Amino acid sequence: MKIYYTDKHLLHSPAKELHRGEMITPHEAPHRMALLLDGLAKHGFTKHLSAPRHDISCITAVHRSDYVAFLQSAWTRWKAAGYAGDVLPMSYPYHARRAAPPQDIDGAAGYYSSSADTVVTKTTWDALTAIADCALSAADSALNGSAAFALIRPPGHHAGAAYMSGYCLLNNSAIAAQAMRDNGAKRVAILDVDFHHGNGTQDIFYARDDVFFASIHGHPDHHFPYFWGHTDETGEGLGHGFTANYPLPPGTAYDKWAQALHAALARIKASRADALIVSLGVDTFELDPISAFKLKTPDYADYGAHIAKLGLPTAFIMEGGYGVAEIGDNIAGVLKGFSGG
Ligand code: 7XA
Ligand code: ZN
Repeated sequence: MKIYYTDKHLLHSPAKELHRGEMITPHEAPHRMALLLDGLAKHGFTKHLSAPRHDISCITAVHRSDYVAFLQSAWTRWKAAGYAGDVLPMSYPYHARRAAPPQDIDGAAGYYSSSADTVVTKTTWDALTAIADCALSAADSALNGSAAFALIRPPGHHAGAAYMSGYCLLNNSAIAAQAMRDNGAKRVAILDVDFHHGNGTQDIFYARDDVFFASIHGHPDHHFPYFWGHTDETGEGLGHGFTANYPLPPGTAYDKWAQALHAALARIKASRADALIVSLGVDTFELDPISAFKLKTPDYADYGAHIAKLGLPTAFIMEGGYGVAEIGDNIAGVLKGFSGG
């Protein structure tokens, strides 16, 4: 298992998170990576590869260029407007109104966002390109015959073509899946096992029949991102039948979660995908501070082994999983289970 990593994730370090009416120390911050690195090292995962710079076209293949320009310029515009702190959106276009990006940076930030938990800092863009490179290198490696893991933060699966959300700004899994398509895979499957529904990934590929998307997640009646992830969301147009959602209730433990996994794996097999992206969030863990499933550490190796049975070139892309000591054990479990022990 190759592991791609960059310490440039440190360049995205939000000062605060707006969470349930309070400004708190962010859940999604560099300390997550410190926990991950320590935990993975305990399991012998100490070798990290650095990723070469990939062309910006790999990013604009799934993200709108006006959104990319917003991410690149938002912090400078925010400061030019005289605002304090990081770029934190506050005003959202109501869905029944005509939406267009206003000139004012405060309005633009809302236009390019769908939740107020995601900020742009002075150096966020540099972090985002470096971690997208890790995801792209993991995809390259998988297609070249070596399964790989992109050990990155912030996560990506809530970011759509033109919006940031849920700590996510660029959708690393979507960027990697598109790169697999562009580099020879005829059909790609994305399996999203993070606790939260991968709404951004779903949106990006919703009308396409060359990328199958399956997500197992906390039910949107109870959990972020709330407005996506029901079973009746199955794709549209050409993409009809190429999205599969498995929402599960709070408190779900591994027996029921694994049933959904088997259903998702059967659909992926039937999709005849040539390659697989796993959006790997371990916030399904019983002690995760912001989630509500009850998976235990041994469950991760078990499901890694089931994913391996697909026999597909596979790239794992890190998504969620927060401040618990076991985060590294759980990721290591998936990678070891996938690799046969
Ligand atoms: O997979 N996504 C996450 O782990 C982030 C969820 C963000 C929830 C924040 C709600 N304000
Ligand atoms: Zn998550």
